[in-house]
Amino acid sequence: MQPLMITSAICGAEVFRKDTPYVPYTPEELAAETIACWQAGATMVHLHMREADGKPSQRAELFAQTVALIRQGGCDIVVQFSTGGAVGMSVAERADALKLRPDMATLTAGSVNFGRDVFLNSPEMIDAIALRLQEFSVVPEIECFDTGMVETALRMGRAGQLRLPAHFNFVLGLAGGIGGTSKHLDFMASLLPPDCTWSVAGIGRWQLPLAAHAIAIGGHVRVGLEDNIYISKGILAKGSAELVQAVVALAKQAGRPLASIAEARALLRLPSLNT
Ligand code: KMH
Ligand code: ZN
Repeated sequence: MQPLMITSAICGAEVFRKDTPYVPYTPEELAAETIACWQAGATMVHLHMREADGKPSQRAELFAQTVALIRQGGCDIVVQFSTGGAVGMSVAERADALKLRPDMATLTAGSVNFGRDVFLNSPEMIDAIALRLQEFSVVPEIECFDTGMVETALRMGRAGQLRLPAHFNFVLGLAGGIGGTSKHLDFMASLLPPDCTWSVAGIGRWQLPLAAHAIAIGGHVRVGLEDNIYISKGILAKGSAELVQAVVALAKQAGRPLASIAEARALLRLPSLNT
């Protein structure tokens, strides 16, 4: 089995201080939380930005400041930018920061009802973000909120719009997307060609049970406040690092070794880091 890669999704676009006081907003807070997650065992950080008042943002200046602070902290974690941003943002806004050439960035392979909103990713929007990823040689992580999105990505691979094998992230348990049981995860994983890698991001109460299942069947794991703010029923996690620590404990229990950053970069088909 591959060593375990853990992604920390530290703020997202939908969690605010009214929900948890532990969500980071500023580049300084985002970098500090990233470093804490890395110290806890995370190999990748999934980044969204916020304006100082917490408003979701995709501003390239904020991404650049955050990455600079992460690297200044001696942290070599794999940096992944969101191109999903927040519901309602344009493609131009969502994909602008790709010009900074992060290690990776997300590509959502379809539209999904997102709670009471719609996270719109029309074929034209997906194609445009895929093109921009190629333009800046940014390796995608393909986000799938339902099974049809896997099919779309595989079709794009056959058409040469995406390089396969690739790394996928299955988001399970969102109201509007695929359910959050281990059965749902088994089915999603069964759709991938064997040389692709995948992680699971369980939403809310699904997060840690799905992490345990992914660890058992050879997948990888994403945790963090973007997807779930609780460490146990009714108890807020004091940051995403606490959720990373919980996954590390699950991996230890299961006898699954953690990936080093070099191992993660090799599994994700990334060049070695030049800092
Ligand atoms: N905030 C969601 C609407 C991504 O980061 O690529 C989209 C999202 C996916 O979080
Ligand atoms: Zn995200």
